[in-house]
Amino acid sequence: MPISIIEFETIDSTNTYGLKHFDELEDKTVITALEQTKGRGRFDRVWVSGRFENIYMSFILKPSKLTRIANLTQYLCAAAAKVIETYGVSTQIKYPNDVLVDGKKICGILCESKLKTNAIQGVVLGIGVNLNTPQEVIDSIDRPATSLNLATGKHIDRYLFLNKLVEEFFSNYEKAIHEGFSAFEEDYLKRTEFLGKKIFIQQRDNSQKDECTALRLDKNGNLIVKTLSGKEKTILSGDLIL
Ligand code: BT5
Repeated sequence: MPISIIEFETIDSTNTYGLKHFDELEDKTVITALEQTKGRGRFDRVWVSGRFENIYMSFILKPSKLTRIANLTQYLCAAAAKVIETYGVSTQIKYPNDVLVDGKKICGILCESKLKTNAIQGVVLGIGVNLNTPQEVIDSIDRPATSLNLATGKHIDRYLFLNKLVEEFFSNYEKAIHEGFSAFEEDYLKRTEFLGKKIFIQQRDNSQKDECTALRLDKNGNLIVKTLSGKEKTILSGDLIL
C-alpha cells in the first residue's frame, strides 16, 4: 500500500510536482489534486484537468530493481481498466497508454523517469481518469473521449474510485516490478481489441501515418506489427490510430 497520499486542491501537474520533489518524496507516495492548471499528456500535449471530481494522480516509485519502465504504464492501464469495470462498463486498452470505453478515451497515463547523471532513480507514474467531466467539456476534446458519469448515467464518488485504484495498483505491484509484462499479461491482453486488425501508427509530430497490421505483443509487452511491405516491426513509440 502507499506510504502516504498527498492531496492538493490546485496544482500545475501532479507529475511535474512529483519530478520536482522526487528526492524528498518517499517510495510509493501518491500525489493527487482536485484540478490541474497545466495537466500534461505525452509529447507536451494538454490533459484537460478541470475541477470535475476526476482523478489526477501520480505514483512516486523508487523500486530497487525495475524490469522495464514501459511495463509500468501497461500495468497501471490494466489496473485502471479493472476498476472502471467495477462500475458495470466494459473497457478496451489502446496500446500503449489509453483505456477506452465504447472506443472513447476515458483514461490516459504518463510515465516519466527521474534521472540523475543518466541513471534512473525511479519514475513518476501519472494517471488521469474522467469520472465526472461534463459532456460539453468532453465535446471540446480534439479526439473521441468520454467520462464514467456519462457512460454509467451516474455521479461517481471520486474518493471511492481513488481508493479502489490505489488498492488495485499496489495489490500486484511488486510482481509487476520483478516479473514485468508476464505478471499481468492476461489482464492486459484480454482488453486489447486491436490485435489482428489493420491500424495506423502516427509519429509524435503527426507527420506520417503508417498503415500496418497489429500482430501480437511480445513477451516484453512490445507491439509487433506487419508493415505493408510484409516485414515485422516492433513499435516503440508513436500513437496507434484504430
Ligand atoms: C496521455 O497522453 O494520455 C497522458 C495523460 C496523463 C494525465 C495525467 S493526470 C495526472 C498526471 N499529471 C499530468 O500532468 N499528467 C498526468 P497522450 O497519450 O499524449 O494523450 C493526450 C491527448 O488525449 C490529448 O492530445 C487529447 O487529444 C486527449 N485528451 C486530453 N485531455 C483528455 C481528457 N481529459 N480525457 C480524454 N482525452 C483527453
